Amino acid sequence: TYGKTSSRGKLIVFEGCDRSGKSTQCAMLTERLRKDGHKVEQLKFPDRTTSIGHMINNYLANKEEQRDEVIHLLFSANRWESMQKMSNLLLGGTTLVVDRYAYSGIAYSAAKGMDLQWCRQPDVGLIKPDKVIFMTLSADRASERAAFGEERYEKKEFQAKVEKIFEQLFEKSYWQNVSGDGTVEEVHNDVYGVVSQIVSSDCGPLEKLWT
Ligand code: FDM
Ligand code: MG
Repeated sequence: TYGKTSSRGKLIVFEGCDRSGKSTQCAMLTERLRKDGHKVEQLKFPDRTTSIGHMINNYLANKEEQRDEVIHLLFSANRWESMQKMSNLLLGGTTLVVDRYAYSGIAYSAAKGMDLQWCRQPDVGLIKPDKVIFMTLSADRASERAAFGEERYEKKEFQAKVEKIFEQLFEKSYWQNVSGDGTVEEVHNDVYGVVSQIVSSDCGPLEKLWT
């Protein structure tokens, strides 16, 4: 057997504000890594397909109200309900490319004025990413992109607050900022440069976030 297949898959997380290009880049990276011969699956949070995900979707679509604490815990529970599946895939050698994770959970809630440490607590113990790609986008480039939709949080002033909190969450050892200002191909090449090595390397056992 090959050394590569015996090592676990890697957890690659994309974070950033709305319209920073995360979804496009997740899809391109997944395709590229598959072409390289890796087993790769793409996931996104919130996962709107579960019962908890339906509640989150109704909240985001402004069809239902929830206390800030309640929706925060639902977003976290929506990640916890994926942990068994994710660890099975990772340990089986599949790399996961994930659109948003616990950092979005904290940034969007804390941007409402909630206590950051309180917000972090429910996600303590999730599988720790091997790499977080934080997509940045200048205000100028952001304003050139398509207008925001109708969902909750899709407001310029709120997004600026979210960006500030993301900056506080930066963890030197495994975060990498990638500018979303280039063409999709340019940004993709930067992203690929950041992850191609880690995906082929041996990262040791899965770790728990913030423990
Ligand atoms: N969001 C996303 C949160 O508020 N908390 C979370 O834990 C996560 C994962 O949900 F405004 C917000 C971020 C965004 C909205 O996300 C929906 P997508 O990526 O647009 O589906
Ligand atoms: Mg959105």
